[in-house]
Amino acid sequence: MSMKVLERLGLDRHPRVVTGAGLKPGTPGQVVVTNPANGEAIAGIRLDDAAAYEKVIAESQEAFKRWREVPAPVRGQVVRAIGDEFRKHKEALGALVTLEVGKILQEGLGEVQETIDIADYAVGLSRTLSGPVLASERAKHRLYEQWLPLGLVGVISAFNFPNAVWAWNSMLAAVCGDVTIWKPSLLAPLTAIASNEIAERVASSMGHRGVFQLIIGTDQEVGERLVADRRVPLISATGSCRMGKRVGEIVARRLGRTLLELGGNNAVIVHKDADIDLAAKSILFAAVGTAGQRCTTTRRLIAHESVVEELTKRLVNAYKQISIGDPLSEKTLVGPLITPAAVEGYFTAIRRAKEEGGTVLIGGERAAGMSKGNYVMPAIVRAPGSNVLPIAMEETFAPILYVFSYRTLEEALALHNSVEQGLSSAIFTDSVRTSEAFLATSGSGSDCGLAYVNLGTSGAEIGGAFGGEKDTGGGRESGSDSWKAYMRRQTVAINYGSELALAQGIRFGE
Ligand code: UN1
Repeated sequence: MSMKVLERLGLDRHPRVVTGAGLKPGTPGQVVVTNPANGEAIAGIRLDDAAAYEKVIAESQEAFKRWREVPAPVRGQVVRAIGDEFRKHKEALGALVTLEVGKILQEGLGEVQETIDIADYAVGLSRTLSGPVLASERAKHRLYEQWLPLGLVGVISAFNFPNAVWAWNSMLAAVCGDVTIWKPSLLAPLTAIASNEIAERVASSMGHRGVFQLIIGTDQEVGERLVADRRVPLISATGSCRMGKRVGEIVARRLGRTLLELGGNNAVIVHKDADIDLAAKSILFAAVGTAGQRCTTTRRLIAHESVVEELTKRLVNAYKQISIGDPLSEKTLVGPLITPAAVEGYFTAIRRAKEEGGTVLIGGERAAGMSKGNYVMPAIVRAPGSNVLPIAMEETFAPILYVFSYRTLEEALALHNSVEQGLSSAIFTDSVRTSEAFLATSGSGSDCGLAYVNLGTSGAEIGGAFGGEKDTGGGRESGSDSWKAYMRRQTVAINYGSELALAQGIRFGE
């Protein structure tokens, strides 16, 4: 099965991919990709070293010099062709995502669709990149802002969105005139090789070689080098808060720019007047989808005391029906976790939750009947009466939903905002007053970058800016004006008269 998926994308014949008899785990300079659904080795990938890194940088610099001269709408046409190529390969690439990281096929396909969508978005953007013309205080002067290509953009991506998050960055960066250097997670290098090759192949065939670069290596060998490299003005990193803090520190030391999209500890508030049916369905997808391995996964449910019992009962029932298993099978809703270490993380969190007084209502064990693969049963944990459950303050990348109850909306908001992360948030209510309190223009409601009403915390559309506050890192990717992160702003003043006119009315030597 796995060979077929690789064949469809030409990965079986790829020079840096080792399969079959040649695949020997433990070979130095190689990483082995393991299928999380059954623990079998899929392929070995040759890793890049420092010399390969230098080559990529040199090629990127050359490519940038050429690419920035291409008019943005023409760059958009290249991105349009790339999007079309992703359309052709959607099925194969979706299956590869599923094979490599274990998300169910529907979600693998959805992820590639997200790439297609952002490519479309970037095409439109390529004709609308613009800055304001401002009123000058001086006669015969023009004042405006223009946006210029930034240069080399380092993209560090996580395993859980091995295709789309790169696309959010690289498609925008491409129309902005930048060259992307992608350092994917070592848990998902196959998707990265296939995706990058699609982009690079299309761009090269249109005469633009080197705009999409890939570097696959360890943090020590290439990650640290990339982050510290002054030749790379922007580092866009997705991953844990711990990783992001380190990246942020190193890049700040060289006064470079970062775009950080880090952990979330997202909550859904369900108010007393909510549509419980809608809430239950939405929370189910947001809590167990992608086996709880999205940065936007719902990890905390904060329900009004009048609805908490009913809602939890419905969720527990729904959890009982979830089919867990082979992510390639159409029946499956929950696939495996990425690694055995992630399974350990799940068990550690469950143990701590119990020690801290939480009650496990469902889950807390391996998925029944699955002897191979990293399968766990999604869990719901009820917080103790005190509502204090320290483990729920942390992001555990696994399907565990902690349930809290509240009496007043103020209490709910305080609990909601009490975590260190600030990515995604949601409220279920049919009352305008309640939803507006959550979205208050004073900022006293949700403290997150994403705030939803009557929908779950995951599954953002690409058109909005995506990212979050506090330990989530503050970056914004994808839609809206996120493109500005990939360009440098230049304020221009032109004197088209023949008089020297100084700003602030200063007279000098007259
Ligand atoms: C992530 O988990 O890093 O909103 C990104 C969502 C997806 C993106 C998640 N569109 O859930």
